[in-house]
Amino acid sequence: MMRLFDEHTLRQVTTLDGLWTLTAEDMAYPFLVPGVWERIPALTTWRGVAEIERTVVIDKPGHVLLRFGGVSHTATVWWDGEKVGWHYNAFTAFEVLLKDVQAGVHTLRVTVDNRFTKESLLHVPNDYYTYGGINRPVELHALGAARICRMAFSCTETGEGAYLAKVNVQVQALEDCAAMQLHVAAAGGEAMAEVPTLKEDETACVTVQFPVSGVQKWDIRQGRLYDLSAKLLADGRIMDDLIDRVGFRTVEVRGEDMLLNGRKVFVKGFNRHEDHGQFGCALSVDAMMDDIHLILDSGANSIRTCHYPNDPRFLDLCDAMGLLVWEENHARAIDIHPEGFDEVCAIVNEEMVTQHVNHPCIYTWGILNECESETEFGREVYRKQLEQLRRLDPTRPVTFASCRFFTDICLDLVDIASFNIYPLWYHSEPAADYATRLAAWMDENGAKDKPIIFSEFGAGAIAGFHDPFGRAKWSEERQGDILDAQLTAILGMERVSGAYIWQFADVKVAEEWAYSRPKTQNNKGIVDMYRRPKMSYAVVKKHFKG
Ligand code: ADA
Repeated sequence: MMRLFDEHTLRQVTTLDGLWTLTAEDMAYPFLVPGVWERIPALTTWRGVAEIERTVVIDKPGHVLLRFGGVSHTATVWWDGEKVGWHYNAFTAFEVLLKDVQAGVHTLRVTVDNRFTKESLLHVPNDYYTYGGINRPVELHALGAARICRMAFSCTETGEGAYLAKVNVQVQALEDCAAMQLHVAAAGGEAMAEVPTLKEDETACVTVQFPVSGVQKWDIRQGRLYDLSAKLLADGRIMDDLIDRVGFRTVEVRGEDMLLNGRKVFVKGFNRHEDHGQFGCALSVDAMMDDIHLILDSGANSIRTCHYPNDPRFLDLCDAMGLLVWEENHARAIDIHPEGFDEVCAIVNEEMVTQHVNHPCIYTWGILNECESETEFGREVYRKQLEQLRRLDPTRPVTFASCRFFTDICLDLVDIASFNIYPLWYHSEPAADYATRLAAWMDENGAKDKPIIFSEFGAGAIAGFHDPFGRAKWSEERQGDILDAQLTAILGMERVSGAYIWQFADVKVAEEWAYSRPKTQNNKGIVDMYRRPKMSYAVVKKHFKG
C-alpha cells in the first residue's frame, strides 16, 4: 500500500503490488512490484524500455482509479491495450482515472523507460543511479459518482494546545452530481461544508476551518499524529472518504533562527538517497525502518531527501518518529537551459507539495541542488520556482543548496540560506576557517538575518579499506578524521542553524561517473550500501549525541 495506514475505510482499495511480468529485449522475467529491474541478474546494468504487465480482476462494473506511487523514470500506462496515461519523473505519484470499466479480467501494462535522452531532463547520468522499474506501490481504487481527490491541512496556534485547523479539500464529480456535503474532522474538532452541484468531471475546492483543543504538539522525537478524515455525503449517504495523518506544530524563521513550536532548533542529520544494495531505489518498508533506526541511534534529528521527493512511506516513518525533513524537488547539478526545463520542474514542484503537504515532518521545501545560482538567467529560474513553492504552500520556508562559492546571487530569494561545502575533502582549507569565511560572505550577500544551513559536508571512504597509520584518503580512518574536523567546526558555529552530513549510505552512481567514484559508488556514506557502519559512524554519533 502507498501509505503506512489506511487512507480509506469506505472506498474499496486493492493493492496491485506483487508479481507482474517484465519483458525486456524479448525476454520475459517475473517481476516484483514495487521493484527495479537491476535486481534481475541479466538486467543489472541495462538501460532501455521494458513492458511490465499483469492482469486485474474487476468484480463490479464502475469507475476505477489506478494510483502509481512512482515509475522510474517514464511510464506509459495501457489498459486492455489502450493508452490511458503517461508520467515522467521517478519520484512523484500519479493517477489514471478509468470510467465505466466492465467487470471481468483486464490487462494492465506499463511501458517503462529509464534511458537518458534529450527529453529526460531531470534524469541524466548523475552522482546517483537512475534505476528502471515500478519503484513505488500501485493501487486500484473502486470509485462511485464522486471522489475526494485530496486534502491540504494547515493549522494556526491559538493558545496552549489549541489550534485553528484549516483544510482545503478537492472534490471531483465522475458523473453529474447534485449538491453534496463534506464532513471533515481531526483531533476532536469537526466541520461540515456544502459542495456545489457539479457536472461530470468538474472539480470543486472546499475550505473548512475548525478549532481544536487539548492537542499534543508534534515535535522532534515526539511524532504525535492525529487522523484527519473527510467524508463526502449525498442525502446522508457516504459516497467517498479520505484519511490522512497530521501533526499540530508551527515552523517559522525568525531572524537567524529556525523555530519549531516557537523554540529555536538546530537541525542535524544526513542527506539520504533512496538507494540500497539490495533494493535499488525501491526500498522495502523494512529497509526504510532499519534506516530510521540507524538515523535515530546516531543522534540525528533530521533528513534531507537529496535530490528528489521521497516515498511517502518513508515520510510517514519520519512523521511517526519525529524526524524533521528537508524535502526537495528533483534536480541535482543539472543544466537548467533546455527547452521544457521550467515546465518539468513546475510539475514536480506541484506534485511534491500537493502530495506531501500534510506531513508534519517536512519543515522546508528545497529546489535545484547546486544549479546555476550565480547568473541572471539562473536567478530567474530560482525566483520563479521559489515563488511557485510559496504559492503552493505559504506555511513553510523555502531553500536551496548552493555550491556557487562566493559567486551566488540568489541568497536573497530564500528563507533559509544553504551551502554544500567539502573542506578537507575537495580542498584543504581548515574546516572552521572555510565555514566561517563562507558564512561571513553569505551574510554580506543576501543571507543576513536568515538561518544558515550547511546542507552537505563529508568525505569518502571505501568500506573496509583501512590505513590506520598513513590515513590515506578513501580510508575509513581518514573519513572519520575529516568528519570529526568538519563537525567540530560546524556544530560549534553560533551563526549556523543546521548541518547535514553527505551522506547517510553509499549509493550507486551512473557509469559516466566512475572515474571519480571508486566501485561506481558515491562512497561518502557513514554506512555502506548494505547499511554496515563504517568507522565514521561512531564519530558522527559522538558529535550528534554530544
Ligand atoms: C555535491 C552534490 C551531491 C554529491 C556530492 C559529492 O555537492 O550535491 O549530490 O555529488 O557533492 O559527493 O561530491
